[in-house]
Amino acid sequence: MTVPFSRPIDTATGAIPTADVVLERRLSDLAHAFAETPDGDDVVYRVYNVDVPAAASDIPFGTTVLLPGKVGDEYFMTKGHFHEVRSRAEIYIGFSGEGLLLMATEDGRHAVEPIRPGVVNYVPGGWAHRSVNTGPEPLVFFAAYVGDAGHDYQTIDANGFPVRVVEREGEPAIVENAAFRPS
Ligand code: S6P
Ligand code: ZN
Repeated sequence: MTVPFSRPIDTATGAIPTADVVLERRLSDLAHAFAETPDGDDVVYRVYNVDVPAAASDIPFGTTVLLPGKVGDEYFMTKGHFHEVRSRAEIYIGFSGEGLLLMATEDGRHAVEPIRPGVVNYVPGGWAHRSVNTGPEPLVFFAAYVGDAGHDYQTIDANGFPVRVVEREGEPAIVENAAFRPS
């Protein structure tokens, strides 16, 4: 049985000093995600996770720190995933920076919502999710999800997202992803 606990989060930097897991994703981990092939192997994002049991009765949570940058005209983004148990939902809360949350269903519907301080995003079951940093500062957000959700990265690796977020005349623009293949 999980006992009550609290963890401090630095909401400016996203750091969870007592995180159980800290993951770092580099350009090489996202090589096929961008339209262009990345140069170098910069860090794109870090994830700080607090472990609780992977059960439907628990709520794992953590922060993501997505750095500013672009590959060609495409903004830095996370790998993106479906939950293995498709019905499992998730919430995001923006802490600092500015970005977009791309969501997509397997048959190709998509939705785009802002991630910014003080805004909560609701990701319903069945919607893949990928965050994109469209600003000059790190994008920092909190995530919490149903514990038995699991993470399916393979479907996004194989199919991509229906849209990409690129810079056009200094502004973020949502464009169709020609490489997208619905399941
Ligand atoms: C987990 C939640 C986030 C992401 C993180 C990195 O369900 O959506 O914590 O894991 O933003 O993204 P990704 O797609 O590499 O897991
Ligand atoms: Zn998720």
